[in-house]
Amino acid sequence: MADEIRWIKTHCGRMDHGGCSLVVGVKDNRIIRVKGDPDGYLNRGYICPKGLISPDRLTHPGRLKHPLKRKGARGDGNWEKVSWEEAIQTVCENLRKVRETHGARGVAFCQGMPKGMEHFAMIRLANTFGSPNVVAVQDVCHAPRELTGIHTCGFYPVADFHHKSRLVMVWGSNLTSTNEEGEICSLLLEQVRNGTDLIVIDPRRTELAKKSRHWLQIRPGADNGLALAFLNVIIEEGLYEKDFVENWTHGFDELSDQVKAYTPEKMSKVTWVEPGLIREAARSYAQSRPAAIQWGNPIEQNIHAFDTARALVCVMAICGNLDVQGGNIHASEPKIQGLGKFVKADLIPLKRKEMIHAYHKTIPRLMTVPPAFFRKAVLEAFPYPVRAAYFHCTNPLITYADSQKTFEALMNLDFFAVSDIFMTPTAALADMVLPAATHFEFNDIGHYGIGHGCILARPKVVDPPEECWPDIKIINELGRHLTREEYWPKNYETLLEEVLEPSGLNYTQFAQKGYLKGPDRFQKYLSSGFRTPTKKVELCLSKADGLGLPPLPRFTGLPQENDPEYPLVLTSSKNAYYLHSSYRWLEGLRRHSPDPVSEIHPETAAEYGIKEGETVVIETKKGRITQTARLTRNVPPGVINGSYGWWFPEESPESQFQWKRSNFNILTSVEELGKEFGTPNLKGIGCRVAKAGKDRQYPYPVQEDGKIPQRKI
Ligand SMILES: Nc1nc2c(c(=O)[nH]1)N[C@H]1C(S)=C(S)[C@@H](COP(=O)(O)OP(=O)(O)OC[C@H]3O[C@@H](n4cnc5c(=O)[nH]c(N)nc54)[C@H](O)[C@@H]3O)O[C@H]1N2
Ligand SMILES: Nc1nc2c(c(=O)[nH]1)N[C@H]1C(S)=C(S)[C@@H](COP(=O)(O)OP(=O)(O)OC[C@H]3O[C@@H](n4cnc5c(=O)[nH]c(N)nc54)[C@H](O)[C@@H]3O)O[C@H]1N2
Ligand code: SF4
Ligand SMILES: [Mo]
Repeated sequence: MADEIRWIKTHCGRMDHGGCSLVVGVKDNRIIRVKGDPDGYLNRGYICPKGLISPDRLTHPGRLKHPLKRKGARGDGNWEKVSWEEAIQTVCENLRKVRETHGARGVAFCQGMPKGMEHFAMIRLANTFGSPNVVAVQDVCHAPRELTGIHTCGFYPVADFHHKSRLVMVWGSNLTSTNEEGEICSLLLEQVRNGTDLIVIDPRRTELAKKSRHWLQIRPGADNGLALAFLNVIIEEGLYEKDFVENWTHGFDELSDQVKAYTPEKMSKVTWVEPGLIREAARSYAQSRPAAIQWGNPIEQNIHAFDTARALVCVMAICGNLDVQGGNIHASEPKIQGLGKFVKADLIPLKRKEMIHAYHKTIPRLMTVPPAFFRKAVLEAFPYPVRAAYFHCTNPLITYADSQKTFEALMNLDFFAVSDIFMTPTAALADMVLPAATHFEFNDIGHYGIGHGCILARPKVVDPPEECWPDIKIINELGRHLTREEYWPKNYETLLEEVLEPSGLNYTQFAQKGYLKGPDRFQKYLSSGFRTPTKKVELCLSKADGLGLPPLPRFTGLPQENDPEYPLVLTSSKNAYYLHSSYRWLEGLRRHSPDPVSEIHPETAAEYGIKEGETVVIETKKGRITQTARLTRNVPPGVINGSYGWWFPEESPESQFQWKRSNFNILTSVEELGKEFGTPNLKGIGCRVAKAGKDRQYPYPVQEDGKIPQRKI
């Protein structure tokens, strides 16, 4: 007899960081409807187009459903279906072989955007295996914000949307499309409807820019200069919170001296923002307390990430907006297992010295290897050889800067395995491809370990198809084979119970509650000071020399100086319908965004003879790709806003789905990196653009490299 519809509450996951509570209708082990949950802690009923379509991932005919082992040359597209037993054995044999010849550090464990508990299970696997090398994309995603916060004020300051702010400064964050980690746009929009003012710093006229009191249309890559100009105005005009500065900051005089040079007039030349507007915006922020800064990726996607994030934490601090209700807060965690214990950090005491990036003298406390340094270890054996890798939840051929280098590194490895839900350009090159179960198909916990003070229940609503396994189960199996069995439970779900144990709840009880949050506690510094060496916010870092960091935020030029050969400025923003490189294979999303589009101002387009909808070639010093021109006044003249994350699932796996044609990271380089986080320039890059025509061969020969005979999977 067919089932009735059952309505189950869970949280969205793996379509972004995943914060929305959902009500899911299930019938016959199939999801028939998804709705936003009006009681959702972060979303209050909101759901985005990705969330609505998310069940289509599960039933897509192209989904990986069996472990596949490579036959023939790497990338041939020639696979053999194997059992899970053989798959696990093959992965283990190859990782062991490298461990025997190069030591455990010769194996890297790689993840992209953390999607759920699998990220922490992977760190535990690396630690128990003995490798200090977990590679992640944190160089361009959150580490600059988090660690700069930790070094400056002892915590990662996140915008508090749960309490009223008089003003929110949205700095390089496109929240209505991206719904950042821990911050769903519905809470902010509700505040705006209730009178909260907005300042938006974005080269594009975003939805939030349209609602803002001040929109600063910044030159891409110039955030550092603008943040310092804000400090200049706030200090010169005496708009800072004097009591807080006097009692709770260290190095205010040094900071004041440092920012004297960064007048709005001077910084206007690099930021393209009128001095008067910089002044007005800085005054509005400083005079509207409490105010929160919602900061986004552009702050940390160029070589000056550290200085930019430093300047912004100083702005928050001197205006008295740190750790206050409606400001940028240190969220208290609920009573759950601490991260260090869960990942068994104590098993690898030498990690801080031995991880690849320690040899590049990155910022202390950066615990994941920046992709640029991982590839150097593979290709140049510096600081030591890395010969095997295990990847899950990531598509580095598209998402790491300098895709050509990623291709070379992947081809150079002795062995690599990829777990994914769909064949991707990266998986197409692997030695072993593992079929992952995904969101809705297993019990998971969201928002663990990301500093927003809550965890979200993501109970399973349907069974996974055929042979798909949750990553956390795959990792658990690998752990049981490769490391001591006592580190891994018999049933992987026990790992979830471990996280919850201190709360006194089991997973079923947690799922019934929906989420756990820490208590709302503000101004904790009043009793115990800030967690820095001086117990104050370190506007000037007291231990800068020992940390190998500049003591004060500086402006040392644009990430790339103007180059007449590449006169336009290239940036990108995330697509509301996709997650990075994911889900272009879902009809329901692709319909809304069928092609990679580059936004160009009509005047710039006219200068280059480009018309709406034409194929254009975008070229940087590093490479060239083609995208489709969209003419819009939402970007300033001289700027190209390219699409990022593109490959073509409709093309053959043997061409790795034409990963070179429109992939933004063909244009980015890792030759120059920010010292602290190993961050490359992803935004604010010199480029030129031309119509793709007969004189400029299309498609470009660059696509022909590595062409491999066609074969169906
Ligand atoms: N040029 C440029 N580069 C960037 C950025 C940028 O703005 N510009 N942004 C950077 C940022 S912020 C980040 S976080 C990274 C993201 O980099 P990645 O994390 O590598 O990007 P995704 O597309 O999210 O890769 C996810 C892969 O996981 C698969 N997947 C989905 N669900 C599951 C699952 O449950 N299990 C498994 N095993 N796989 C699954 C998807 O099919 C997809 O292939 O990219 C960075 N790179
Ligand atoms: N739909 C969707 N949602 C996502 C993701 C996704 O891929 N798609 N990715 C998830 C991940 S991992 C992350 S880290 C977050 C990131 O989310 P965001 O931080 O919002 O990331 P972006 O879209 O890269 O950039 C945000 C805004 O910065 C603007 N911008 C571009 N260059 C510059 C610049 O140089 N300076 C300034 N000030 N602004 C600039 C862009 O126009 C854009 O509006 O989103 C998450 N959510
Ligand atoms: S905003 Fe994110 S969490 Fe919410 S429905 Fe969309 S993809 Fe899911
Ligand atoms: Mo990210």
